[in-house]
Amino acid sequence: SLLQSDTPVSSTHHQEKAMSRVAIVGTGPSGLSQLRAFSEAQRKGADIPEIVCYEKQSYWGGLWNFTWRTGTDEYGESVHCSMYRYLWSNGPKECLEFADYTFEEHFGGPIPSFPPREVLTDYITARAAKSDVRKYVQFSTPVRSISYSDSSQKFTVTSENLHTNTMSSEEFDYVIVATGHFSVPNIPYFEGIERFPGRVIHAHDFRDAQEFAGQNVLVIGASYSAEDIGLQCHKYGAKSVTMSYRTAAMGFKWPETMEEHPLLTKIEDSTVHFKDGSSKEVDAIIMCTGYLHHFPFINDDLRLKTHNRLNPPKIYQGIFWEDNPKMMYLGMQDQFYTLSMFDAQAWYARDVILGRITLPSKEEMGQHIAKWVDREEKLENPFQQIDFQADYIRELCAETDYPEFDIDGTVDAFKEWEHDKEENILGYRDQQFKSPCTGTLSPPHHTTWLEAMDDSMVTYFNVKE
Ligand code: FAD
Ligand code: NA7
Repeated sequence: SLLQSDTPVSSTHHQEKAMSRVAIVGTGPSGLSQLRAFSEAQRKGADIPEIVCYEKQSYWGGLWNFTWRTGTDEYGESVHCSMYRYLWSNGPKECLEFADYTFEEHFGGPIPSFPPREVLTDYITARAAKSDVRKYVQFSTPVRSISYSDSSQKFTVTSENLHTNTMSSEEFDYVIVATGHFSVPNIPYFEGIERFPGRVIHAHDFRDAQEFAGQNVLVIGASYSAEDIGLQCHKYGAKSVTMSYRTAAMGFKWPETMEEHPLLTKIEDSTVHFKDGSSKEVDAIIMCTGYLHHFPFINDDLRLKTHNRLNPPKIYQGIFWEDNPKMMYLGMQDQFYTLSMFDAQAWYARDVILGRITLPSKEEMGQHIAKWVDREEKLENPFQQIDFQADYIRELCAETDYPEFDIDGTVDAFKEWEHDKEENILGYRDQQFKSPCTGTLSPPHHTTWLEAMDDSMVTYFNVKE
């Protein structure tokens, strides 16, 4: 047997598992975590199942794989990317660090805490490239349908090869959906918007803040996208940025040309009216109104239906579809934690497939889900939400061989980050944090975020502007 003695499966079990087939859908950070988890098990001597990984884009990286395109791509597929030029990490990189591949290992030394997109993309994709997992991936191959047959006990996954324009179907024992949930925009209607004379876009299609230089911009929404796109527009020369919230204002100490109003009630020509009775003439509207969990390719009986929340319903341990736990989801949570959470999930999912972790009865899974849903519903503030997601990750990591990292330290860092944002929303990215893996304090960046207009990796590492 190729199995090491630390792999507690019987030899009959082993033969059965060795023949099983796993489909992974998506090669964003979550799908790459899953590929890494399997390759690490194999590196340590385990037999792993046969893997087929489907990716709709022509390369991996998911949202981090930047494109100038909006709308549809060269094949008529909807563009996945929601990122934009000049995007810098919006949380300390220490809170997302891979415990088995540190920033110091990748970059040959410590780097500042809030890197730009290109630098993070380099880090995310390099680990995959070093894991010898490219061989499993079929690029330019969107999955068109996923169904399960009770009689054969197998999934059928149908995909399309965009190069050859051909469809094919294969059978699997397990399916892991890692297709992300920040790509299909949620676009509400506001009275009079159809007669607004300027640009109306959703954050998903926002690519370059310079487009809005000199303009009065309306941003609708009050979460991460509204905050960051509002700041981007300010940084690259918008005349004013008016932000409109539905539930609660973000309440940061905005610069003079930025302000928050409650939700708009109607738009008359280029004038926007707000609930507080005020109004503002604007040149452009950017809807930062969030995204839909949209999985039209998954059969109804297997499909996760949720809004953006920390604890989506009906998935045990945030992964296993309650009605059929051989169907798994990664990364479907609202995210404080990202890369390390995806790793925690991927290692756990892998160990269930390898037979190292046994899932409890359907009834026990249901009770466990209910307990976490109940706890989530009682959360009152971001600190409690951070603790909640950290506890979730702790529970997953306790069951696998994912390398230990200082989860308490990341909780402290997140809370400090929240505090830094309250203090100075234009300067929070200039702070330094300690790695939860190596303990090293990050160096300061050579240029403050507000002054760093060029986000390229070359400038980031070499030149003071
Ligand atoms: P994705 O990155 O969305 O990857 C999903 C993959 O699945 C894609 O490659 C897609 O092409 C593929 N796919 C989709 N449908 C199909 C199909 N039918 N068939 C085959 N393949 C398919 N996180 C951070 O940690 N730091 C940040 O600074 C940060 N900034 C962000 C900024 C923006 C604007 C957004 C939208 C998100 C940001 N995030 C950030 C959070 C982000 O969700 C995660 O970093 C991460 O990209 C999620 O990984 P994922 O693999 O779950 O999903
Ligand atoms: P989020 O975090 O899901 O936030 C969506 C925001 O959109 C939130 O403020 C919502 O208001 C608001 N929203 C949703 N529907 C409406 C309507 N109908 N009217 C007004 N406002 C609305 O998405 P983001 O894009 O900000 O962030 C996603 C990821 O991108 C995140 O992980 C970042 O790292 C980057 P609510 O507060 O619910 O009233």
